[in-house]
Amino acid sequence: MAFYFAAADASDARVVVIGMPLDRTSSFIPGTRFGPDVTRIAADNIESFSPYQKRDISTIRIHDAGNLEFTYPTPGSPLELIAATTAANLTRRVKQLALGGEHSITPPIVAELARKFSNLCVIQYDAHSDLRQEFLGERVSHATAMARVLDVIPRDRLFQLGIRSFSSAGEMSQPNLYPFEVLAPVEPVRAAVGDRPVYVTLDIDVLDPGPMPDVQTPEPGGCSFRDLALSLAGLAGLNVVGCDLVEVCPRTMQPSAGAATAAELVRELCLLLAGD
Ligand SMILES: [Mn+2]
Repeated sequence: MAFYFAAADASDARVVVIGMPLDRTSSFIPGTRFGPDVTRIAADNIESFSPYQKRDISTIRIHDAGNLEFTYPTPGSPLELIAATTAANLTRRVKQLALGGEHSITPPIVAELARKFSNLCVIQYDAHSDLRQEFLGERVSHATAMARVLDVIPRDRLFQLGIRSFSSAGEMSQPNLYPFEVLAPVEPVRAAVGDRPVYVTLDIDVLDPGPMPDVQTPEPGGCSFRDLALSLAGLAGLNVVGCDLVEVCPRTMQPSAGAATAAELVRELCLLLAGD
């Protein structure tokens, strides 16, 4: 099945939604590979109008490209497919919304975008800083996603919002890192990004595990859905060149409140990507 609001042909779509159900390094609760499909099912029950951005996605040409099929001749093979897919969508000038899967889908996407946009910025919503250089012996892991992003863009172009889990005290005082908050940073981040191209990576565990328990690594003390949706709405007008929604980890294939939450965030990210 496909998102009901994503009925455009690939050939004339403005936005392409594509599942990247990578679930290889999950170190706590596995299951993010089922995130895209449960989100599609839950989307059937949401409206196309966003009360946060006050716009309707039915006016936007969106294509659902299904899910990538990963094979593992080497552990890095899925990342190569993600990079090639992103490069192809860039060439076709269609804006890509990637649905994880674990957060390790983000670095190969950002690396491709950074090759095209030399001044690319990244805005990350997340409970976790993801700044470790290595986790459980691997440099490429859901827990190192932003360390790998910093391999391709400088620290002053990564903005981290809602973070409340750090591997060291030093991480907490890094520039452009906003612990706990998602609404207050909107204005300073907007001002800092300016008209530069920006990629938005949304780890759904930035939400409190109360309203969003269906994640791989629940972290108490998160924001509300309303604050997150208003924070995303506050980014409208920025030059958003790509997005992802990662770490949706359903506990069942029956749609849940958490799946509905993910589906509404797909709507919000599609609107943000479409621009004016
Ligand atoms: Mn993350």
